[in-house]
Amino acid sequence: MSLRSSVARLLKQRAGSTLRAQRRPAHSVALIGAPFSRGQKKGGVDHGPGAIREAGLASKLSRMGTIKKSAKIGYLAYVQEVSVILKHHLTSCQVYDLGDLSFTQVPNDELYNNLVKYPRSVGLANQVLADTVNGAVAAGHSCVTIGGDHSLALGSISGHTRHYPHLCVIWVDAHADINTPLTSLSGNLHGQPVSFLLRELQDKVPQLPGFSWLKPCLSQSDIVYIGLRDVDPAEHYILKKYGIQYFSMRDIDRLGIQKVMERTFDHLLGRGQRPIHLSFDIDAFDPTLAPSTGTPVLGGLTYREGMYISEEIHNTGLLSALDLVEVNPLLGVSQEEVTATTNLAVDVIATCFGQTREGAHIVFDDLPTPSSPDESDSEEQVRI
Ligand SMILES: [Mn+2]
Repeated sequence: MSLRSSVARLLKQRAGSTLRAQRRPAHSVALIGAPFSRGQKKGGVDHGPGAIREAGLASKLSRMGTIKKSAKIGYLAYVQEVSVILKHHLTSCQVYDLGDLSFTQVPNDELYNNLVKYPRSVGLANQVLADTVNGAVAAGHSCVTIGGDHSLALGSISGHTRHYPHLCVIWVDAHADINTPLTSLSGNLHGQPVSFLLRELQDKVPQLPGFSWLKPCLSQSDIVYIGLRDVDPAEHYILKKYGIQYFSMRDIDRLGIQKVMERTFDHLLGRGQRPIHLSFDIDAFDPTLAPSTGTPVLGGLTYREGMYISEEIHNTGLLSALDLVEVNPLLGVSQEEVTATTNLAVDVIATCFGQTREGAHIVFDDLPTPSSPDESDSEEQVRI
């Protein structure tokens, strides 16, 4: 199915129309694969969406599906259905998988300023992604973009802000990705997306070929970083000069992840609720947990810290779009490493949409009573 027709189909579907919320308002998730790798130089990150799908993302999100206690099924069948859902610790979540975007190769995509790589390819891919994310969010879905490299946040955040101009961003990453094209040492655009998005930096960012569609859409107070531990000197200067809130791994050591999340929400939501865009780079995790990624850095998030961040973001009820980027299945030294990384990515996404470690509490409409007609479905009296 072409992207255009799947987006058209998506737009026709009314988000959550068939859902019964068990715990929170019904939500539906639009899944977009963005197999894009030109924001950095290692091959394989374009296989990220495929690997994460293979790890069972869509089924994990939707398997719990909808619980309907229809007149046709007896209480036993209902309890069985609920137990399947509880086993996966998820609340109801309808998934619309839009498949993978296909990106046009831009010929003669020469370096900008003798350094910045593939500006036209990155610009065009993100223009397509921005339109797709905007369409999905406008149709009422939460939008999950699976990368691909982190230059994709240019498109996903731009498209998201087109519908929710007042949104805020939580950027979970080992790196700040806030170099400008003029401060970048590598020329890789996956290390620069935030500089293009921030209004305060616009007089420092040159116009790149392929980027004319892109407008800065965030202010310095709209973003919080979590997990930083490999920040270039120019990036550190930018973070300090513009007063951007960040929690490095050292801050997490000092405060604990619970305080870090409290302060993140105070900073972003203290003056009122607004949609959250979570941009999650898998390299925020320690390389022992997420080895299959292009720029691993020692001393990253533990599994528990990553899950806590995701749970807390889910608990706000404000998550509107999520990027999960930089999973590179060609970089594992063994299949186990690749599987560990893709499973971790799936856990982050599922947790952001309601998977819990303590188990889900399903709200029953009513408990069976001796006079309930459901109980008479079964010959045997069942005590629950
Ligand atoms: Mn990143």
